[in-house]
Amino acid sequence: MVSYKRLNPEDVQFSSAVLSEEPRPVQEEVSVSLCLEPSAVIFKTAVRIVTPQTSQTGVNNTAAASRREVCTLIPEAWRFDCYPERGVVVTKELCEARNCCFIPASSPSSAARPSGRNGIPWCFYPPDFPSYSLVSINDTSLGQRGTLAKEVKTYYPADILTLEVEIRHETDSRLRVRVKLSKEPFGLIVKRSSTGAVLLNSTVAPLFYADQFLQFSTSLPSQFIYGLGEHRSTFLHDVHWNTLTMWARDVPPMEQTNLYGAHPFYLAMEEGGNAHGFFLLNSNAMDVVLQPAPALTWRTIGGILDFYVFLGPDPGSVIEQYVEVVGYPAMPIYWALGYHLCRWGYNTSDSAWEVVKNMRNYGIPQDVQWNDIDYMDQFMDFTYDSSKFATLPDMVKDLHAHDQRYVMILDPGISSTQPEGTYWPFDEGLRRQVFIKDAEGRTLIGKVWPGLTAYPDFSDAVTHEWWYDNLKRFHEKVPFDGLWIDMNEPSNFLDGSTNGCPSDSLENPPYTPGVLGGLLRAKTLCATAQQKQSIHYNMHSLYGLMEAKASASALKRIVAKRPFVISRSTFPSQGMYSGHWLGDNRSQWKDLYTSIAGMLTFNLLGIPLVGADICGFSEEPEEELCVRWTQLGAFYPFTRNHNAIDMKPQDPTAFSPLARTAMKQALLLRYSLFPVLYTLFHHAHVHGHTVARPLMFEFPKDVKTYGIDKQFLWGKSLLVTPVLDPGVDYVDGYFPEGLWYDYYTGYSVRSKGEELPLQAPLDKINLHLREGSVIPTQTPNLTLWVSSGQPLHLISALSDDGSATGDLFWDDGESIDTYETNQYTYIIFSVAQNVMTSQVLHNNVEATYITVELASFYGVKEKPSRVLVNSQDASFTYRENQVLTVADLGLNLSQNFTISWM
Ligand code: MIG
Repeated sequence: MVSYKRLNPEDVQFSSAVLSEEPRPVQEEVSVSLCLEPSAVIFKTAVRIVTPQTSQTGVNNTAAASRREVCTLIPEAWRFDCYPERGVVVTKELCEARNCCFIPASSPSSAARPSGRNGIPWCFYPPDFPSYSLVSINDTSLGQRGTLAKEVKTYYPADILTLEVEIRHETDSRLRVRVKLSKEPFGLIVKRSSTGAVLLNSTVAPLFYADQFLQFSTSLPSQFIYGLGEHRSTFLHDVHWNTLTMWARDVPPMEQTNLYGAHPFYLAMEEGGNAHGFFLLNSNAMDVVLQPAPALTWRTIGGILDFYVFLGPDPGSVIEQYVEVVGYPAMPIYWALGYHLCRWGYNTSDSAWEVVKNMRNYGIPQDVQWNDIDYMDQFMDFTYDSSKFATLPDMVKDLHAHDQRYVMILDPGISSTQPEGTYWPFDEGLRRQVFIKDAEGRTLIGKVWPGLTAYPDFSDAVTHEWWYDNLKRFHEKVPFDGLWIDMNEPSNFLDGSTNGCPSDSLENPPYTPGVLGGLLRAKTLCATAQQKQSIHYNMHSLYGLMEAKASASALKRIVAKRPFVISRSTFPSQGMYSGHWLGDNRSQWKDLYTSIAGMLTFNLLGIPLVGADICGFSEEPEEELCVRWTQLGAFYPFTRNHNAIDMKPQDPTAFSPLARTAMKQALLLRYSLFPVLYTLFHHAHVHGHTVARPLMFEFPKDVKTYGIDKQFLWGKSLLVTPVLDPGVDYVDGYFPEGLWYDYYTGYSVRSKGEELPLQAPLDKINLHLREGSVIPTQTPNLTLWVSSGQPLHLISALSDDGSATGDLFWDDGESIDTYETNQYTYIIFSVAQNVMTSQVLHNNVEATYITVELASFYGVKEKPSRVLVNSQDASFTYRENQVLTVADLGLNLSQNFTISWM
């Protein structure tokens, strides 16, 4: 085995290879170099280690013998796959026909894969494989523009020989690169000037730019890579020959397969705690290949190469910069953050209503009741079953009378087989031509729950208007408050259509990424289907985004409040229009655990309103699992219990008094933390912050946090440590260095950056407050609406030097654009030198009806002799665990105040 060292910056800087005199540092944070000889880098680096002299011989010697020698010099981790096609046993002949290196993998563990997805490629690019050279380059106002050319065609059809690359330093922290036809980026190196870290180096493998095959590889500065949704995996991706395919697909989440959404964005850590991000703006089916070099390959079958590099330098800033490009997440309506109950198979509206009433009787918080497809008449959108769901309008009325809300499901498939004149959505849709057409221009017919269906084309504005009209008409019968949009990959029980699909290069591309089912049309529409903006081949993974956009804007017009939409399929920008649930999980402990990675990843992707089906969708949870899940679920930004048809009920009222009480307690805890959560969403909406946050975001210099996906934070200060295993009454949690306080008692623990065992009886979820934070909590009630007038309790967790800060965003909870139109209150809390100050920075809503009743201070080292509230003496209690409490404050939230002690 060739021993190999990581690429180091010296290896990749070729002054002779850079066309402009110097790599031009247009701004300080990065230097970008375009190289003349793309393949030189891997050749040089690979060869130099073993026989330094050979690097001088150049790349022109293509004699078979020296080719073979050169091939063996490429370390396994740096072999980039020349034969990614699945289902082909790659032979020497096939491989050499592509002018690639053929070496069956050496180690037995990696020999499992003769070709395809996982393992060391046997057939890989040699250093002199034809790629593009930079033939000219010019400065532009924002960067550079150059022309790339290639002399030899590769084996992919429609290989494009001349490209244009444009590099734009769009902001101080954002670099954009577009490679377009006929003029522009190929050998591209991006280096962080301050540390020398190589963020991007596309010279490690050839660039491909053919009509249906675009491929771009880069080295990575570390193996710590995140994002790349939607996949079921650990939060930190495995870089050991791991192919992640993107193409929206209806399938219960499992590892190694494309799922409901597509998000070609990653966040990568560098040495020393810096981070950067990369976003490929491309909606086509693609593979993203991770390999241990570490390196990454984008392999897409359409569009152009248009990508952004976000320079951070810390992980949180990378996400802010990403969200600035794709769009800030919407500010949710307050009740979006309440507890949602749902199931498939209530069977009647009365039985759903019964659960709502039981919840009230037990005093368990619930803001929203949902219905699945069983409310519909024969599963048809915009109808309800007038016998089994006869009381649906009454139930909705009753919900509203209790300040509760109603959400129902909609699927995109519109029944196409009703007698003319009996089903307005289809008749009118045909009339307005809103449906997706097949290659021959006829309405494409697939099959979903209502039987044969047509699919609205949400890329057409006409369809948005038609969707609105349908919603408006239905709202007059059933005044729903929000929408659940399912099956929008879009899902089809057939492959393609009732007529199959034509056979051409769109349906059978020269290369098909590793999509489940092996065909683009598997359980969806034909790739050749026609939409207003383009063919389905290009539009497929955008379906959920466009339906969410139509749904959110229609709802906004109908209810004149912030729209609440939850979508199964998602794409970058989705957070502007909807939240997301993680799909058809199982009632298994493993699914409880993987939900954390899913939640954190979607927070990285700018869709913070996310959660998994609490207690699991398919199968039936043991009581203990459902209790633990409700505790973790109380900390999903979006918290909904949902269950599959024919499964036993799993709402809190279905369990023993012990379990029910534990669940109620977890939900009351969530409701008491509403002011914290709402404020975090405000920061997501305005600044692109994450809500549920990985520990590494707050402690990027602590490498031990990089792989943590059993714990997470809310914002910067609340550490959640759920139990994820059966039969235990303790849990180990990692505590980054510093002082942490038990949320419930105020006892402190000082960590050196270590794992600590925590008591975790069945009715407890561990929650810790980070030193230096103030959080506003609230006396909980059965809905968030009623509780929005509930008194506040401020908890300050003091750092060693006795300081802490926190904030609160407050508005009416439901009006559109309150921040943008200045209809909100914003308050900063700070503690220093024994004085807490509440400072009202904005005061544009009437928040006087809320009072601060209680203030607790964790970590007050000595018992005070006096406490003053706005300079008046006040009574207080002090406990030996250093907790100072001042009660019965009656302070008006909209006025500044101070609490001090001496
Ligand atoms: O083909 O509407 O993910 O939450 O209960 C299944 C029935 C369709 C899939 C969703 C699930 C929902 C179910 N739906």
